[in-house]
Amino acid sequence: MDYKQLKVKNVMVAGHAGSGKTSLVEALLYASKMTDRQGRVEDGNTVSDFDGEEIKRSCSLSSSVVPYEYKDTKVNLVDVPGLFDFELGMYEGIKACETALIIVSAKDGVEVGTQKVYNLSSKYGRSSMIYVSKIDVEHADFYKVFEELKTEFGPQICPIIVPVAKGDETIYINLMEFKAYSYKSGKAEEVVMPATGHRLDGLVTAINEAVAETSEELFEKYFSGEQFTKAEIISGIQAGIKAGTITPVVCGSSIKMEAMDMVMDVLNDLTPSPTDTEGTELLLGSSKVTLPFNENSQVSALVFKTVADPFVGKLSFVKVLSGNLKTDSNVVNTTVGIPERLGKLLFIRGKKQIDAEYIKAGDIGAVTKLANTKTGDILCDPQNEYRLIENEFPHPTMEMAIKPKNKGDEAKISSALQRIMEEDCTIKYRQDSETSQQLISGLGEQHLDVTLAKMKNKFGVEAELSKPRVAYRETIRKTVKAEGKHKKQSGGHGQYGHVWIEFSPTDSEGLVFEEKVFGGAVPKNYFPAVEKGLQDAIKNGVLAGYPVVGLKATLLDGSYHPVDSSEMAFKMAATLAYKSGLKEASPCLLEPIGTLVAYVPDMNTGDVMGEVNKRRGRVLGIEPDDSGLQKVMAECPMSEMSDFTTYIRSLTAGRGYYTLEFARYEQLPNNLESKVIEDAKKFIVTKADEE
Ligand SMILES: Nc1nc2c(ncn2[C@@H]2O[C@H](COP(=O)(O)OP(=O)(O)OP(=O)(O)O)[C@@H](O)[C@H]2O)c(=O)[nH]1
Ligand SMILES: [Mg+2]
Repeated sequence: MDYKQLKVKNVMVAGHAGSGKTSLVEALLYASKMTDRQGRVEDGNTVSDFDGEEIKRSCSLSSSVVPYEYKDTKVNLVDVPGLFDFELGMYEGIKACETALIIVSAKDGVEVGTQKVYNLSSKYGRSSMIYVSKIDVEHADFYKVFEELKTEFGPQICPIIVPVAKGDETIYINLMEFKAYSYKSGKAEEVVMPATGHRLDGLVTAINEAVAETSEELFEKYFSGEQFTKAEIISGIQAGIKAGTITPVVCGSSIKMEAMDMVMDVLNDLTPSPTDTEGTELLLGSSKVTLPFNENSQVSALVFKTVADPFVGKLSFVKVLSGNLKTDSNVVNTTVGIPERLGKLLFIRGKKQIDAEYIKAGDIGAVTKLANTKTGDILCDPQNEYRLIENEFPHPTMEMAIKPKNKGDEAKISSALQRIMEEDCTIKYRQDSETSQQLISGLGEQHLDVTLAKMKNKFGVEAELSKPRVAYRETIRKTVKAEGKHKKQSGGHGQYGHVWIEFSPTDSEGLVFEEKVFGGAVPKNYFPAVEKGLQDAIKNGVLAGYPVVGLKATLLDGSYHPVDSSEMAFKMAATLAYKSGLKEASPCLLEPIGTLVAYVPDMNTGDVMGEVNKRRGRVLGIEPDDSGLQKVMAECPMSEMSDFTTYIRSLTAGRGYYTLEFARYEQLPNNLESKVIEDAKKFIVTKADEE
């Protein structure tokens, strides 16, 4: 069918890890004849999981755009990963799609990933539909899962396609047309409605009640005992899905290609097209506007995903919000306020790129070589500078130190990560000048692992991760007087500097320097040199080489030589006084303490409190959070928290998350000091070897 005539639907395929998303996408491609063979995730030959790492790990790691055409409709499936470490995909998909197709395995039922997608789709006001997958596997129990769905998501759960086991085979009943089908190698054959006792009655009632809820007129008709017509059922369900008050439930077996035709019909007939919605909520200047998906208005497009491909260069995935995007479209990037020259326009199916003449309002495609544009940016006609209201993505919580396997590759690491961050904004990179470490943070261990693999495979740099160094501090607890004498007078121009300095504890972060020199014992012009010497010295404490804080130095006395004294000599003298003085001033280590806010289900609050105590933290309080989770507020030593992401993820099966912000420094318990000092010494030695 001519592209101009095609209706468009954008459907995010999401759900718990391993629930069968990619397999369904593969089956729909095959059923719609977009492909001539059906790949399998285990065989590493699916259209959607095309990346080497995805094939190696047999799971999706990033979102894939996979369109198919069926009857008069082009359906853009956006297959997103289920693993929580790769949640970026879901946040990309939800911005590009009107419908969330939530995959729930008939064997495993409602899982954390199911709830997360459902919550996100409600938050974004998207329509939702549920596909119960794996009807063919052993211990699959559609009706148990259906009850779970009703319990979890309420009366809006509306059965459309349900299975009935008949011997070895499964009969699929389409409750809208009230017909039954069996499948032989993917081909549907209408069969006699199987006897199911009262089960079907209950399901038909569920549909009628869901439809009745969609309008007063239908409500009255239903509760006056009249039957709905097929047209009323379809329009009622359409209205309910669009309004988010009905979530249709279909099912099938993707591997055995059962019920795929009916799934495609439901997607075509019941889910909304972009033009069925109000449009996209955006900012125009400071006011919120809703931009309808109108082909005849000026062009605007949202970049919802970016791929930094070493071969084709940067690929920006766009959802056209209005007008038609053409290669000669005159657009400006409203985030950076710079005009952008559009490179090639493409339709993407997995890794396949198909040239596109233009991309119409509501449709998804890609543009090459957009120099200044990143995910979340809007490209539009300069007359209407639209911007996204919110560009939400999950925040990285797990930080690790990263260093090259091969000496001298430090620069390669940061340039590879710059490229990777273009496509993955849930990866953060920074250099810590204090611990002189390169640090990378992500959503979890697997995420960092895959990023390392990308760096190697795509950008040719090998790196390894280690626990980041903790930014300890040192301070003193006692006031002492110390002498520093720098004297080199063995012929020729000598060096002479001599000071007495009192070192005392104080509250300030930085050095407090004062002088109480009497009678010009140390000439005024050497005071700045003494202070400079101390400013440099406090960068390395005497215990473990960490920066010193809370130190007051008072220059009390000293002596000088009219010829041999110099700023350098007094700097050295101050350093000597510092080194001997601080050792006597009862020095101690300070550790960074962070404010932890952990968001966990009620049943896990006790565990988290125990874990906080185990990690030498203090629980400050617990209170309910709007999200329905409990907020556990605590203070914890940052040194104990590097693997907290993994801990909270496994404790709460992925429901929980946390924030950790630096709060202040506190004295490190004595019994832990020697280990920190030892590690610091080892680090200094390794560093010296590396230089
Ligand atoms: N028997 C059977 N197995 C299925 C079906 N659908 C998926 N599977 C299997 O379930 C496993 C996971 O399938 P995927 O399609 O990769 O699941 P996914 O939801 O994309 O997983 P992630 O990308 O990791 O989130 C694979 O081994 C599939 O072969 C089905 O309908 N029947
Ligand atoms: Mg997948």
